[in-house]
Amino acid sequence: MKVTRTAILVKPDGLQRGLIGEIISRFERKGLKLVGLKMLRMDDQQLDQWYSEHREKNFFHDLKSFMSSMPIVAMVWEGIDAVPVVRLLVGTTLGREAEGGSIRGDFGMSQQMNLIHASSSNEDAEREIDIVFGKNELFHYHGVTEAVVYAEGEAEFDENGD
Ligand code: FUP
Repeated sequence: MKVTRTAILVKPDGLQRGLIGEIISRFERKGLKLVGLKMLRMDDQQLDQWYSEHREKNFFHDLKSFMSSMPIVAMVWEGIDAVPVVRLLVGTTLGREAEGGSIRGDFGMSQQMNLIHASSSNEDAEREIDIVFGKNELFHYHGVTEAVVYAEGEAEFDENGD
């Protein structure tokens, strides 16, 4: 099976709560591969693009101003079914209802302050990655643990780049 990519943002509340290491650690331990990482402050244009599906919602402006209030940490993780796998680890949107064991379930109490964003489809992942990362900021490399994370022949990696 081909490996795919997903985009993650550790939001301003995740940064302030000191959860960046914890979040990275959970994805590493799962067996996902980190292929992009940066700290940035998202500007108005990036946030309009990122949240374009919520443009008409009443929480759009509050969400944008929260997301631009502080730096965030953006990451790209790779693995088989990376999008649904990461969404399981992240948990449902409202922290109060998120499953125990998930990031939002273990650390979150809010809807807006829900610590982390994770792509919801492969198409969204590619769109979101393009908003934040340049091509030369994403890496292709051989991960030595892949031989034990996956069975032989189970995962098809694109280690030479596009
Ligand atoms: P998710 O995919 O779980 O991040 O959640 P959604 O796409 O449903 O929502 C996008 C962001 O909008 C979430 F981070 C939370 C925020 N939001 C609000 O602030 N208020 C709302 O009423 C709904 C969502």
